[in-house]
Amino acid sequence: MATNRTFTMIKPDAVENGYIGAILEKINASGFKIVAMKYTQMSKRDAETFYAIHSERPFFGELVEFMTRSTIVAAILEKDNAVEDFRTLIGATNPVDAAEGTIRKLFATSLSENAVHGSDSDENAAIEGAFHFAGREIF
Ligand code: IDP
Ligand code: MG
Repeated sequence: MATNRTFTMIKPDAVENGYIGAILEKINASGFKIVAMKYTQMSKRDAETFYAIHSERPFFGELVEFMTRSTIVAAILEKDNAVEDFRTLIGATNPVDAAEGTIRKLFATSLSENAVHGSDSDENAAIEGAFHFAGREIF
């Protein structure tokens, strides 16, 4: 079932580089409504669970290390066609390949430290949102 929500994180590199405000501005300007948001830090266990689908990939250890090294902003966003439109807004995984004007093109550091997360399906958006937020934190 298609939903109109997606899940995002502003990753440690973007927080460290001072891009929280600029990224939220892009998100707002692109028509997404914030229905849940928190400033937090993932534990190693959190990151291993969140990224379990990548556990066999060679970069898994690096990914967990990166995502836990400092704080993130986690949010649930609402818009028609949210998952697909947000993936378009953030651009390709590797900022070198990301289209001009996308969040990753503008703010990412590298393939591994690529500024933002965006859910890849409605099903994963629901799972990832529920991982970070209790029902009473979602509006
Ligand atoms: P996505 O974030 O664009 O959906 P995924 O393939 O789901 O990309 O990978 C999850 C995250 O893992 C990426 O956003 C990036 O931070 C990291 N990552 C992906 N591929 C590599 C790699 O080849 N080397 C290091 N890190 C990677
Ligand atoms: Mg992904």
